[in-house]
Amino acid sequence: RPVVTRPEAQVIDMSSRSNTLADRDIVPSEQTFGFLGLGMMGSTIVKDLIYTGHKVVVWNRTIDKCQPFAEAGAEVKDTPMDVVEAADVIFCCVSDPKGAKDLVFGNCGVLQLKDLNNKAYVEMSTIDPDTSLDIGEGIKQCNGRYLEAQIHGSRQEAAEGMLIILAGGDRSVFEECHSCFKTIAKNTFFLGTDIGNACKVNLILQTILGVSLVGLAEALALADRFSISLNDIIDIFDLTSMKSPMLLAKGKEMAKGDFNPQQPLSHMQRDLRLVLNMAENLDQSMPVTSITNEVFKHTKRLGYSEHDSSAVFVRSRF
Ligand code: NA7
Repeated sequence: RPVVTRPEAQVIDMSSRSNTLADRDIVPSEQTFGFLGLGMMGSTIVKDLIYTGHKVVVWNRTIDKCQPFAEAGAEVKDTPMDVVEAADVIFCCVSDPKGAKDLVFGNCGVLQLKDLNNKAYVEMSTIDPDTSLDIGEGIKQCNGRYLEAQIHGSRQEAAEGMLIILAGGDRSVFEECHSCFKTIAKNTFFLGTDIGNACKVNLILQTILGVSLVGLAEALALADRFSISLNDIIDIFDLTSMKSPMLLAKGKEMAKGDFNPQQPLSHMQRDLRLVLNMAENLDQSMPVTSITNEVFKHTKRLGYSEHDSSAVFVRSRF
């Protein structure tokens, strides 16, 4: 069993700006935007929203993470409910479906307000369609409007304002978020008014990613057993029609053993679990995804949850 060190905690540099923002001609909406969840994704997004002139109110479970945002001009609140009271549009960006539901239905959660008075709630946490339907239903029953806006991309892509937004639900909320989405994403898709579609599309994309990563890791591990240089393999791969920016980047990380979390392994495994649950409900057979999930689960057990998903290479080398 390898000795595993935790990746260094990443700190948001409030002074650095995404290079792409200057070209985007962003006119910030005059609405007040609430933000629940200042993890790596949430804090990167909020930083850019503040930079592009949006009025932002924030909350995070670990309150210390709010401090740099208070200094940068955001208002900090004590509970999710307080954020909802102060904002017109509220974004949520936390780890998983359970966290997303806790913030809506839990103690001091969004629905404690009872009447949302037509405010908009935007779910950015990666969740499954059923969770999105539950949250959407709860918000609508309290006179709110709901949009699922799943974010596809790594933490690096978030820092560069190059995410892809997959949205579904209330079209008016989608329009109201225009200047925010333009700030953080290179493309934004509205996938219809049916809640759940955007979650499905996001998880389908994650399936492609997860399965590809395990294939890449196994192939590189085999090269390693033959003592063939991994950098040579990657250079040759770069010249083939199979190459993709993502696989090249992940291959280089595997060759270097640098698993700085751009997309944490625990998030990848969470997504595969959500995919398999969806497939189970449809009796859809997904044998390769099932094995991929097992590989990620095992890598988690080896201590690589908080590393990048490319750390799946470590397990393939056994
Ligand atoms: P991180 O950096 O792991 O941050 C996770 C965030 O979620 C962080 O703010 C956590 O608060 C928060 N969290 C997790 N569980 C809960 C519960 N139960 N209640 C309240 N807050 C919670 O993840 P990322 O920022 O990279 O990703 C966030 C989402 O974006 C994720 O779904 C990705 O797939 C897309 P903490 O700071 O630990 O108190």
